[in-house]
Amino acid sequence: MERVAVVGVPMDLGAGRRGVDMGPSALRYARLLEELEALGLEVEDLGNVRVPLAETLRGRKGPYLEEIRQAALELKERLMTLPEEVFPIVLGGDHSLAMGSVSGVARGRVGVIWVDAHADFNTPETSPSGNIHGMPLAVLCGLGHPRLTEVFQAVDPKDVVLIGVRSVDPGEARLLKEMGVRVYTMHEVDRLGIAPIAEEALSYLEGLPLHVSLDADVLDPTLAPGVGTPVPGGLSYREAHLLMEILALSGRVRSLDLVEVNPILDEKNRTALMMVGLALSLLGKRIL
Ligand code: 4U7
Ligand code: MN
Ligand code: MN
Ligand code: MN
Repeated sequence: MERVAVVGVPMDLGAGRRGVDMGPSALRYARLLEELEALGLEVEDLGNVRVPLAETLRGRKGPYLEEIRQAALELKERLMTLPEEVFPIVLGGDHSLAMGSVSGVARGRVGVIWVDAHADFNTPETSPSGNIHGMPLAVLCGLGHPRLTEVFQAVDPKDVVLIGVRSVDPGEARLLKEMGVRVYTMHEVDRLGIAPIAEEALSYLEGLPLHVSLDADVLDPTLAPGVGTPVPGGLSYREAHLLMEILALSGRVRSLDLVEVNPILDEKNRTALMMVGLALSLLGKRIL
């Protein structure tokens, strides 16, 4: 039986607004564990990584670099202790946690499929907001604050594929080009269709074990209103599921992040329910 380990990271220190710290609870309330078990998987909840509450840091101004570093490092170390056959699902929390998840699952080369409305490829120099959840992919590729890159650099930019992007800052666009990151924006999704993009991403990352980092804001905001940085024109219900289904059929995905769910901004937990549905498509088998 396939084994899954769930770890929560109740962190919103990297985001511009409060609330994604409640994401792990919302995803658990949306019956993630029960539904995975119903698929026949053996599921263990490892609980949450410790993250300081924003209120306890009052008086301090962001970007909370050291606190985020520490929480992501704890996640990294937790994931490194897991046996290789266990499939980790990390519940966010803001996307800065992915510095810890990707570096924690990387045992040698890993291919990263970053599914997001944003590129998360800012550095402190290019970021218009200073928010660290807009920087984790750059850090993983070795760009950004040395306190972060020294512990989290873990991937070759050529082993990264971005899908669903529709909001990129000028400085990060330049960096993405320079580093040779493969990007499928919503323009390409509209023109080519999500299925050929998924197949192309799989052959581009041929031979590598894969990590999927799924930001709820890649979905169209009409389907996923519970996000802090919504951008119109996102993936439809079927585009998102078909992407997960094609990745599942490859049999190569080894780990998953479900991030940026903000229950304060959500309606009846539907964003968390969407994300749980997508996780099931990624871990499930064909229905017929
Ligand atoms: B998320 C932004 F300026 N690019 O850096 C920034 F538009 O993890 C948004 O994808 C980042 O949700 C969004 O602050 C980070 C902004
Ligand atoms: Mn993101
Ligand atoms: Mn995003
Ligand atoms: Mn966001």
